[in-house]
Amino acid sequence: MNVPPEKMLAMYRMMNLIRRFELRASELFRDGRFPGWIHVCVGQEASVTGACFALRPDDYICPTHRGHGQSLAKGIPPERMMAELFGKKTGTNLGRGGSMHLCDMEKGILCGVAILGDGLPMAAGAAMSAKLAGNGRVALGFFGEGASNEGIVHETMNLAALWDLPVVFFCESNQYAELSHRSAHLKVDTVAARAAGYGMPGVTVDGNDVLEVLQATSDAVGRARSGKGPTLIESVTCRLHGHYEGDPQVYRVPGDIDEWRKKDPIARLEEKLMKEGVLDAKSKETVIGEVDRTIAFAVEFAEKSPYPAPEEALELVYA
Ligand SMILES: Cc1ncc(C[n+]2csc(CCOP(=O)(O)OP(=O)(O)O)c2C)c(N)n1
Repeated sequence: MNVPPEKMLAMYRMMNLIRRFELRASELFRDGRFPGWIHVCVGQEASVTGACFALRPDDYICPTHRGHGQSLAKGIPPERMMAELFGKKTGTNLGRGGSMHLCDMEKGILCGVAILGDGLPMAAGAAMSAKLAGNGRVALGFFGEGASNEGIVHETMNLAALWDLPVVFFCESNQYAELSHRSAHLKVDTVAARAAGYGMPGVTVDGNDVLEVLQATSDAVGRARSGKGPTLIESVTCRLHGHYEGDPQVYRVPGDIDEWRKKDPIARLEEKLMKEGVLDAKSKETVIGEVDRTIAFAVEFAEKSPYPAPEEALELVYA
């Protein structure tokens, strides 16, 4: 795929932003600086970046419980997301949603859903609205290989294919579902193989190669936008942290982290950009410095922001 150097650099910056945001969020969480629970996506930066960089700003995504990287790649302001993790009023969900329910309608980020698979009917619904409105928008629903076994996933894929909805089903196959390796719950070798059962194309890509992910997602988005219906993409990657921060990970296949670190998505893109003269030591330092300042600002913004007032607790409650 012929990707202009500016776009490759923007993806490189985004992948570094995601990695460094997640590592900082992990530290802050372990220090007890914000409440709740977080699931980070360290190792999956190419998957989420390649997927979202294939979309238009007015397209939709439906994030999962592991949605920080998905949302950053779609343009959520880092400081508003950090404030949301802190439960502050300046957060994207006014401090009411937290890590697993990130939402930013201006950026087309429909609310993250922690109930496995339930983001996909939302994505299909958004796609249906786009189809009826004729506005050319596409919706991309993220899910994991664990969620792929949920009934709602099959129902949604069947109907979306039948109705040729402009939706992309994007599976981040990160090897583990909570404490189970994929071999413990999947008989098929690839989740993408299931696409044939619904009458849509299914592709498996190297989820640690951002350009391969970008190419596959661009193809799927192009199909969707031209009225040809959905595609199932399986992006094979690995989460390098636990299911949640603090997870002792006793279930891991021995040595797998070392093996996957050799395929680190950021290092791979960096090597390519250096080889092609798009990046050098100096410009790398500039990118990293800028990313670190963005994150430092996000943390400061979150810390200085107020909590919602107790008397606001029942505002925006509809049921
Ligand atoms: C319907 C439902 N069942 C079980 C859970 C508990 N649960 C939360 S995350 C998770 C594993 C998810 O694995 P996967 O879909 O592969 O996503 P990943 O965490 O790897 O990103 C489970 C079983 C849930 N949230 N929703």
